[in-house]
Amino acid sequence: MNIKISTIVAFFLVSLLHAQNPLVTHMFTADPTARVFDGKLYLYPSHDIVPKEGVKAPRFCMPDYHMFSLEKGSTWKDHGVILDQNEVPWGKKDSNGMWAPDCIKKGDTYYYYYPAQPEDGSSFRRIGVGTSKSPTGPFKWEKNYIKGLDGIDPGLLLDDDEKAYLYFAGDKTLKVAKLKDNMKSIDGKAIKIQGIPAGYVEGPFPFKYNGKYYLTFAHVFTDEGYTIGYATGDNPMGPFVYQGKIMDNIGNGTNHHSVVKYNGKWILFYHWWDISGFNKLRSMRADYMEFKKDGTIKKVKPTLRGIGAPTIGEKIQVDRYNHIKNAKTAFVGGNEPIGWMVCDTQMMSSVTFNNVDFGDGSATKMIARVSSGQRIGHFEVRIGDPKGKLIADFPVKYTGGWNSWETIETPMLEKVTGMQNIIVVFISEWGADKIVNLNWLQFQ
Ligand code: FUB
Repeated sequence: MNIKISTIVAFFLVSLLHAQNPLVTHMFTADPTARVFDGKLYLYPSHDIVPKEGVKAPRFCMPDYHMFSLEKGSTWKDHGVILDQNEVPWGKKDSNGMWAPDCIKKGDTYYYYYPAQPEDGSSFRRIGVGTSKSPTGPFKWEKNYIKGLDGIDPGLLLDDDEKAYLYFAGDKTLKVAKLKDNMKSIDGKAIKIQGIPAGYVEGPFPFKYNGKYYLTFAHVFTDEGYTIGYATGDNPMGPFVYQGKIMDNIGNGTNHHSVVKYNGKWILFYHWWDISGFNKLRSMRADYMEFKKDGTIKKVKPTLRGIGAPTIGEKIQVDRYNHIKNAKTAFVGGNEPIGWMVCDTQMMSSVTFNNVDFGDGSATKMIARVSSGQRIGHFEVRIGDPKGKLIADFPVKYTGGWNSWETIETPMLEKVTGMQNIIVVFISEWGADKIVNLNWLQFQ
């Protein structure tokens, strides 16, 4: 396996749930299905792990499901394991094949759909369902898989008339089945969706926009590899018409994803392997997505900055920037829990970080996590641009070396309210060509 397991294990000693992209760094998460229930954003991903000593994993090693909710502006809460492979009533034990799930709400019930390897050997994967009165579970798992569904990657659509459709991938074909009102069995047979181009692989995700049905999916081109493509149609059962790519190939190996509207903005959730360097140990990410006037979708470019809007008391991971000038980012070292930092800062280096939520302006101080191997300099936090309003000024001193980290604080110089873009500007004194390493900022 082309990974440094020791690095990965060290990384998991800490839980950095304030990260921007990737969204969660204390464990590997893939295939993120995002859902908004009663105004709150939830994520139902799958879970990649490093196979235990002696375990021969089938391609991916995926033993269970966690789920997450977005708390405050950028903190993802891990609700722990909601289904373990050995609790699947009809599943083959220890088969490590808990691939991409989905969850939807109908009435006051949440329905969680997941693929797993069946004990009876009737198929590569079957799709099961569980119900709960809460989006975070616990779910009551149905004793049997849903008859007539033979494949992976369930993606659910609840139409305006309350009819539900389950899309899935079987033999590199995109299929759909209408669900009965009980949501636990299919109404008629699953059919192949017409109009999906050759190269379709997996991961169908359905949603509706301006009365049209949209289907997004993993689409492979021989000269490019995996992309995220989409098609639109006037009927949930098809036919659909291919419209193009939402994301070019980003070398991610697979690109299971989902699309959701949250707080008035459309977001694409997808995965990559920022932390592990290995495409079977993935990490979920999110970036904003936009529609053009004609209903087509603008291509999404993956960013480090992602979507979170950190607020009072949350960490602002400045290394997940919108823009960086004359500085770099790297993994931290020394006495610091594993994470990323802004480093190699020089005179007038800067990092811009958009969408920080200062709320009602009650913050009185700013905190920074820094290391420095030189004795004098400072860095300023300003609003908007390098000449914008100065809101905090941090003196830099020797912390014991570039690998020796300290938390420092300084009073806020101005009252700041609402959503703001901030810029950190580094200033050298006595000509030092490296000023300070900065891990995160926080205001309180
Ligand atoms: O995560 C396992 C499988 O890889 C998913 O079910 C596919 O969509 C692909 O992401």
